[in-house]
Amino acid sequence: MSRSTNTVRHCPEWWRRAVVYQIYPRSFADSDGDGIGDLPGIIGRLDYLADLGVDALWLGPVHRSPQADNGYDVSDYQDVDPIFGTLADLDELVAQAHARGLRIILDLVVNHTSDEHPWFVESSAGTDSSRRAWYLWRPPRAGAVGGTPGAEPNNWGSAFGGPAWTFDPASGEYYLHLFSPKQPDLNWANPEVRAAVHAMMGWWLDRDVDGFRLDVINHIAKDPELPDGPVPAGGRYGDGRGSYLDLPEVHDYLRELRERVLSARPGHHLLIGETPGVGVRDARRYTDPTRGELDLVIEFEHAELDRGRERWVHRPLALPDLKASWSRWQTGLADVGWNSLYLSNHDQARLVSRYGDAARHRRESATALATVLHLHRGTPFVYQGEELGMANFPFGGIEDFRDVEALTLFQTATSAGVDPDEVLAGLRLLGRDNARTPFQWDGSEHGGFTTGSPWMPVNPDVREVNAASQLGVPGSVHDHYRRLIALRHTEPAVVWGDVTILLPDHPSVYALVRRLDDTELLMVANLSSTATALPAVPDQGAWAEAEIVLTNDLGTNHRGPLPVSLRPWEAWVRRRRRPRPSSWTGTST
Ligand code: TEU
Repeated sequence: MSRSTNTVRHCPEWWRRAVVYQIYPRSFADSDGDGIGDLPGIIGRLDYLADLGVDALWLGPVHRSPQADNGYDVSDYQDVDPIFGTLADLDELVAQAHARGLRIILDLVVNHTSDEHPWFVESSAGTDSSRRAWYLWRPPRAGAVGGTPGAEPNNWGSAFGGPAWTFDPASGEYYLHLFSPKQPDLNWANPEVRAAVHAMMGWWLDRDVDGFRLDVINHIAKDPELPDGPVPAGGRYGDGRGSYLDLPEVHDYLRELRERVLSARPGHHLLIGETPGVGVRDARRYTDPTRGELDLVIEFEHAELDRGRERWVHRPLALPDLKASWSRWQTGLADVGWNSLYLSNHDQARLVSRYGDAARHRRESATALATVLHLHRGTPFVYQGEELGMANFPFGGIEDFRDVEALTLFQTATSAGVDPDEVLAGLRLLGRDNARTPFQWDGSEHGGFTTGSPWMPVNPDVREVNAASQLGVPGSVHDHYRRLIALRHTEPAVVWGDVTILLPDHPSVYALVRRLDDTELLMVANLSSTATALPAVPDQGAWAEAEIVLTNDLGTNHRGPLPVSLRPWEAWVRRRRRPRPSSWTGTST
């Protein structure tokens, strides 16, 4: 095993100043021509990532897995899936990343395992298996015959569609899976399960990884009664969230985990919690440093604003809703706790297609949206390809989709009578596969991703949208991300400053002020494809002489009075020093 001296890890709270880059290993870089991205491929691109200026890499799951949900179904936590390489490759990646000052955060999926994990195979052996209580097995509903419609132990639906229970005819019982039947939920109430997870995590930390992104970690505790949930109007299944979301035991399990796994080791390893459905109150608890649970959360509120209750239903984002949501989170975690900042990841469509204008203003909208996001308080996440303005894929029929969520949703919705075209329209815009097409390194046929045949087709826009054509090009999306990341590293007000979101009701202008000591930043962006008047902002006149520290406007330089009108997707950040209050003694730093 290779070792490296990762002294930066000892710097307290490094993640609060950091920008995290998310790699989806299948789709990043393929080194061996099998059409699937792999670890040596990532190693070959580390210089690109270091040059972008990010601090840490979140690596999507590379553990051994049948790949029913692209690795979010683990069959061996202590090995690397052969499609991605070997454990030695991972050690090499960690060492090479550390040599460039990049930390490695592993994705860890421990709410559930694969149904092919030896733990589940053993658990399924019979009701008297020594591992039976490692998962959530229940008999059929009283009086019902197992395996018949409606005999499930409760009425919950799974996240991907269909029931949350699968029947095992051999034992006559059902097992719970909040996701696909290939992803049975572990029983965290069982101390043996927790001890096994702790041991496995310690094993990884001893291989020098810098932390974990814990998948759906706020789902791990379940009310043992597993009662029926309320059925939403027009819905088919009950909503079980009241029995598995943010239960008090999750906090206990996380404290125990930090105590047993992380506290025993030197340095600060990062725990990022993916927490779908979490509210501000629980997020504060999870990330209050004095409680010793998570360091930051990935919350979902803003990512749900343009969706209907059914996952394929799109409704256009109303900008005031986004401001209200982010405002609530910024205020709610201002004194205690920490949030992540993201607009895209492997579960979300491409931001430039979803919120921007990929057809007419790709560069401008990608950079404007990034500017807005990165000027908030929290740790920004950049999802691979976002820094190039990569867009959604032009999907045709359902046969073009690969994702278990898309396929299950399509199947369950259409068999319940929903018009297939309606489901397809939603999946084309919001489906997760959009984020999973190969990274566009250059303008060649397969985008420089592979010399073979890629597991998903490369977006046909690859000739115009690729890294080679943007690197070092002033004003490119890539260049703008580099400058945004650098701004966070050089301007403490971006990291620590308090946040005031202005113009809460304006439908297209996003504006905010950051303040730290005597530094004040004003960020203004027109998030629309039409020229828009800029309403007055507080201290309007004082901003006239402010320095422009970042702009996506290649044409005119607006130094001087604030512009009266903003061009489509125009975005900039100005900085000024506030006059010292008369009581200032000169001791502040
Ligand atoms: O995602 C959790 C989650 O909430 C997603 O199901 C999300 O709601 C959905 O994808 C939005 O369309 C995590 C992983 O990030 C995801 O890739 C996995 O499929 C899921 O957990 C199960 O492990």
